[in-house]
Amino acid sequence: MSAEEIKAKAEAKEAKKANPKEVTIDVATTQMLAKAQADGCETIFDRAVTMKPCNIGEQGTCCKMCAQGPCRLPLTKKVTDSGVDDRMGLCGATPETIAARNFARMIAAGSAAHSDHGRGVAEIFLAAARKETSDYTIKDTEKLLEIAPDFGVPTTVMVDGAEQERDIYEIAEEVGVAALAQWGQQEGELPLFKRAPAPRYEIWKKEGVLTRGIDREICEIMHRTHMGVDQDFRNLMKQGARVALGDGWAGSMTATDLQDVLFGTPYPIQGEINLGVLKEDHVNIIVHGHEPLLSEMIVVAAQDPEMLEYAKTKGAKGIVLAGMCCTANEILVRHGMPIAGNYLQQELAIVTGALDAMVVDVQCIMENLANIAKCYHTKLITTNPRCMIESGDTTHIEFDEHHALEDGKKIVKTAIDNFVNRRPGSIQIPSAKEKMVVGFSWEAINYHLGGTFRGSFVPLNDNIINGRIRGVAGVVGCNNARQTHDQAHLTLIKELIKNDVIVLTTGCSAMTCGKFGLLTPESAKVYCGPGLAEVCETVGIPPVLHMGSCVDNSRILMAATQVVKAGGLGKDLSDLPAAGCAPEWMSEKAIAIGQYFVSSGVYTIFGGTLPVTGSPRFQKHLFEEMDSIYGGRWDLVEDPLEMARRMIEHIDKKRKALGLDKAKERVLMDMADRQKLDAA
Ligand code: NFS
Ligand code: SF4
Repeated sequence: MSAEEIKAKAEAKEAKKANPKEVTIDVATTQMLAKAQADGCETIFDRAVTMKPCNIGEQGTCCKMCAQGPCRLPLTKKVTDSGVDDRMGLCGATPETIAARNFARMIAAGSAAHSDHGRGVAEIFLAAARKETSDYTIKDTEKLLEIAPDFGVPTTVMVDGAEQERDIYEIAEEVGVAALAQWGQQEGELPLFKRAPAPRYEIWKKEGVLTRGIDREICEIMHRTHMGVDQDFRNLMKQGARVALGDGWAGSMTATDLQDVLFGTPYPIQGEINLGVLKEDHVNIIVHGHEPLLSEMIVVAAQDPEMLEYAKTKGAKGIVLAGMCCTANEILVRHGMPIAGNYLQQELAIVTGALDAMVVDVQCIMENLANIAKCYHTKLITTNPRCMIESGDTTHIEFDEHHALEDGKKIVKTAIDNFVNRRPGSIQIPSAKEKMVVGFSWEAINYHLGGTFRGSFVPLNDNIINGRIRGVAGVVGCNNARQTHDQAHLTLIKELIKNDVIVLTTGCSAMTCGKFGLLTPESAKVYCGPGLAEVCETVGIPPVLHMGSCVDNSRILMAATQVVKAGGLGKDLSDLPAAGCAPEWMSEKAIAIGQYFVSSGVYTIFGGTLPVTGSPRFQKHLFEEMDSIYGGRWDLVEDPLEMARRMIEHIDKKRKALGLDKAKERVLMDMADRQKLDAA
């Protein structure tokens, strides 16, 4: 190759890299991406430039269900213009069948991920209840007593005609058994559906979508979507709803509930976020993934005086344990441990050159971590038998609940031992980090708003009724390398709070909010409309409430249910002036969440793309017909300001239906007033 050719090739290669300033709005990400490129490390951002998505898959109309395919049915201009849609796969499968099958499988995979996590929690919960492990205990007995009746477990017993409290561990064991039974249950319906407002439950019953058992329904989706089975997209989506509801109101909800009992229900606590939480003179460990079971033990291990001493012998001043993705949210909301960043920052944490160990469990873990780790000194440690990584020099330290703390210590020790292998000259930690207040479980919202003596959602309802708060939005979900990192989350959420819509958030979206300063009570004055600002200031809460990880979207369902129960805002979840959005979604879990929100009566917008656009009739089913079934529907919007506009429009429509469009006077309502509103 001539010198010119080499130069041209190098230039072409350069053009194929991501522009660090354009692909994110987060300065720490920009800095580390530039460093990665300078260090010769390719990241997801670069590959998003060189590899384009398949446009047929993006439309949802590529079928790989059998070896006669893949059958690819793009919706072309020619098809649209002709007005005749006679596309079909070899077997005759229509675009509707193909898109619905793919969509249903995404729901199944997403629900399986959340629910398998929930099952793991239930198993450890049961081991703790049976005192088979000393590392986990029943910590939040109040929550246990609260949830026990929902699982059909009595909390008191009659002895000689007198009612007596039962033993906590006895209750816990029965709750553990009942909780775990939800996975293998074959008939009837799962117990937690009864938590929903009665009219919602009746809709599910009438539609026949009450989940019989978590595993059973997921298995049935795999059967129905096999070649040559269910060929009616409406019927497929009925099963999709049945699976998704089993995620939101069972798999995820059980994970949240039992984690709270084991590790404590979150209450507001301070934390810090962004790559700037790492410290050059400390051993840095990141726990990344989703389950708090192991990370809770690493929290304990990293604080162990023996470990701290050991770190000092290696020349470190201490140990920083930070989180990434939803594991981060889990340990943050309970312990205030710092968060290093959200999904698209995982590679970049290693690029700092100061990360001694990246410990992963399950979900949202990019395989490229292994390649990036090879560029630096970072030890990538897998811990779960479900998630091993073949690439790179990954170490597997399997976590076992029976010696959980021991495993935790082994992992921390591995990180400390690696501290001395840092490569001088390749370390650069961005300074960006923000303070935040997190940990708004629905119980905490209840407590915070209702005052010290008696928790209540009534003050929130009053503020919605009197119009200070226009409505409630749930903004959740991932980052997506096909979109500008964090931009849609931030733009949408700022627009919502500016219009007096209070935001409940989880997952990677919550982290965006943290990084940009929206999770502090002080931010209310700066970003909110006057009504919401006044409420936040009076109560001392941020305008955006961080409710936890993605399985904690079940907390949003429960908060919405509490709002209905507090009265004055209708009788069902679909009556509420509320809407949901996942502006930068990417994972199948997001699709499962989207469907359980929709089936729970929520208008839910997804950003970026949605694999339904290649099948107009299927799309219409999700975007329109579902509204008449569930009082909630899907939507797809690219521009975050347009997302906000549609959510607010929906909120206003619901306010009008409740007769709240006129009731602007700021009066305090009593119970009778609220009942009058309900009757209207
Ligand atoms: Ni939710 Fe969490 Fe983030 Fe998306 Fe992944 S971490 S479970 S899936 S990417 S929000
Ligand atoms: Fe093609 Fe039908 Fe096989 Fe799908 S199931 S790949 S549409 S032949």
